[in-house]
Amino acid sequence: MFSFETALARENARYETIINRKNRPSDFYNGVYTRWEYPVLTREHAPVIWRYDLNPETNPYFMERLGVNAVFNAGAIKLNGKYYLVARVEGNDRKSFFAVAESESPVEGFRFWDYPLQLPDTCPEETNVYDMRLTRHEDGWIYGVFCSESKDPANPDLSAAVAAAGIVRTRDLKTWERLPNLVTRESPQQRNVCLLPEFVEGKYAFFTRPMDGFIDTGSGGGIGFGLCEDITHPVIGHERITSKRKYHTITESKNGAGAVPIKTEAGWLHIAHGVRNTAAGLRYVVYVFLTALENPSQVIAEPSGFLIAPRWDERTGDVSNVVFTNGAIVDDDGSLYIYYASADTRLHVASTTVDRLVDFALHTPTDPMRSAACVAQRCELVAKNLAYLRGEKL
Ligand code: M1P
Repeated sequence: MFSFETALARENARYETIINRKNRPSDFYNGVYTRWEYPVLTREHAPVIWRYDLNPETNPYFMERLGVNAVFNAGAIKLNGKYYLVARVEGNDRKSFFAVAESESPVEGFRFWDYPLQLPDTCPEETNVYDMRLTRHEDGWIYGVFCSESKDPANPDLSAAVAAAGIVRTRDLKTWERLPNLVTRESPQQRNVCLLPEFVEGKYAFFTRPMDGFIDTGSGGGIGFGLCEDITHPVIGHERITSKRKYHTITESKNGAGAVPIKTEAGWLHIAHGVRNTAAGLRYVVYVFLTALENPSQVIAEPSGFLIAPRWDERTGDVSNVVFTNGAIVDDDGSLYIYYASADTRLHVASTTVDRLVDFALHTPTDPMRSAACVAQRCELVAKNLAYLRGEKL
């Protein structure tokens, strides 16, 4: 016989089991990073109080009243010794919102705060918000830059939408101030915008993603870069392209900034995403490049191929064949945690160090862009290895 109390106790126990589950490195190896076995956030991490009405009088069947479909694409930051993820939580109704999950550990134990974030609702046409990048800026604020999506009023197509970059700021992740959306004079739409932690030429420096349409970047040539004088009235005039989209590479269809760039001695380290088209639809991977410290828009190292591609059960979910990142944390000892989502469904962590990823960026050969050149590049490696194994001097 159905018992409200039993069902509630079972859900509470299931929730505590998932939150308290110990994570461990998986047996994946490539020398660049460690993939951790269990996702750090999933729909099962959504608290019971977000989903159920706990009053038996108003919910006698103990039904989920407001289901959560997916938890993914999180901004990340370490504050006062704790690890925080500002995740994209998508309800069964397809609308996303942001919620803060906190842990003492970078790889497990993330627990959402009781309430999701209620950002100031200053934009009445905004239908959906997602993918916040968190920047601890040298001006003292923590900025959240996210996608603010609205129905395109000029296009009768029901799916026609407009993407813009919304901006909020906080000092404690609790109280948030909303600033006007970013205006980019040269680009009708924007997604995957993120703010550099430092001023460039005394201005706020944004990595942008110029787009003609909501899905297709059209004439947008890659990840852009632009400066803005006043973040409280944010306008970018000219955007110059940094990491370009290229034919027959992982960025052919589009690319976009990922985690907020990390300052290293070798340059700004970018962990971004690239998209190619296939017969099975778009395939999203995570890739790396470096830009110059003195000119963050200038690419100085571009290792070929991807850093992370969807593997095993990461490949399936609501939007299959996708890995995507918008958050990473550098720890005091140089450890680097990359939070990446798979299939727009769940959030994973990969760990490495800043030194290791810089080595990957600087010493992985660049893409020679043609099969003949790629096989020559590989044969050169084989020849060097065989000579080394024979003990020959190089
Ligand atoms: O569905 C995959 C990703 O699609 C978008 O990224 P992009 O703008 O590069 O196509 C984003 O909406 C992202 O949230 C999503 O994970």
